[in-house]
Amino acid sequence: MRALCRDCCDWLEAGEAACPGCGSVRVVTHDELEQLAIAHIDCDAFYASVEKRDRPELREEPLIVGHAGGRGVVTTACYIARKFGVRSAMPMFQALERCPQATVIPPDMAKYRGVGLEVREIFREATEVIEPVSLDEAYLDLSPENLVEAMPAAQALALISHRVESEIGITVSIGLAPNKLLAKLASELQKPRGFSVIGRAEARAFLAGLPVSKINGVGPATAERLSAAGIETIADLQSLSEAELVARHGKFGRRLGRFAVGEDDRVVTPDRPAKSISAETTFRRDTGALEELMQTIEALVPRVSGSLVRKGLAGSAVVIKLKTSGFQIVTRTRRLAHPTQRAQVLLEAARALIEKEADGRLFRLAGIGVDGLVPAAEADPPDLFGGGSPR
Ligand code: TTP
Ligand code: MG
Repeated sequence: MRALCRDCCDWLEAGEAACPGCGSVRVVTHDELEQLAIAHIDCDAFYASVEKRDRPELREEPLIVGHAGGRGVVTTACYIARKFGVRSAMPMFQALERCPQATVIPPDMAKYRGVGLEVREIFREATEVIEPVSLDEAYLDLSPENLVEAMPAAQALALISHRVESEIGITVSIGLAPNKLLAKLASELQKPRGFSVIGRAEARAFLAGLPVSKINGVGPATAERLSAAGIETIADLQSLSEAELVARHGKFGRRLGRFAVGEDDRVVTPDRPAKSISAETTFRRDTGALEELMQTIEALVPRVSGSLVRKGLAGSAVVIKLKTSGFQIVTRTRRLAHPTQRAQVLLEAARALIEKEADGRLFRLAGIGVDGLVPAAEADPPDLFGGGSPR
């Protein structure tokens, strides 16, 4: 079994206390670490973190975002202010009684929206299957067929967290699990800067200790109704049969019963249709050799064409992506005569593009993708297969 270093984002032997590569002790270990693919990511003290990023002198100070004065309330408090008992939605006067030394900054929604979208763009470099819940929170489906770069989901998540910190300057907490329900609960376990895993094996026992209000969709009204029936914890729910739950709460009862044991078949529903499908690989050693670049592209092409077939789409243009050893990104596009799903067509277009770029520069990453997605019915006219009438 392997463990994952959250700082260098590489794998190590499970059982080592620190990463032999970088010395970090931020190591994630879990029996199911390499099998799980559904993630929930939530930014830590989002508005406050953005303000601290822009005012580094406040980094180690308590900070409250919200309107000061009379009837203002706390929108969000940084983790230092939270130590003093400051909470979201608390009246500002009360917050300042608890933490008089806090700096108060009024919210700048346009700025937070911009940062939230930048964070999402970093998610998009890993997968197109992103379901935003709010500005600072999203579910990701990192199953192998959705990943731009082939690697276990856990590693893709470590890289995302790393990039958000280094490129945007705020931190996130990550939950990795078999489904949305558990992923959301996992992301709350270790805030801030957390990375928590809930596997199938421990789901039931983990849930048993929680109040019913921790279940997605159980709001205060439902919690009260359950409480009136003597159901306070998820363990109470687990002790009821499906028939009993349905009798008491109808269809919602059935869902509650499933959730209570950690089963959740809700899919991660992307916020927008994919605009492109791509696959890429980072080399172990930088290379400039045409044949080495083409071997890599050749290995990636079946992933792109397979993904097109599974999704019932075809690409109108081929895009290659190269990253130089100096981290400069080069993308080149070639339009196709007809939209295609076919690996051979993709490969030929990619070769023409790569040949022009293989001019001695060294590259650390190569990728191929398709753009201009159309329904598969518009792909590869029948005459290509030797028959049918041309359109
Ligand atoms: P949350 O993710 O709930 O909170 P957070 O990011 O501030 O802190 P945490 O580390 O616990 O995730 O909400 C995201 C942003 O939404 C938050 O920064 C401010 C805003 N928000 C409100 O405007 N009102 C509220 O009551 C809450 C809870 C959040
Ligand atoms: Mg948050």
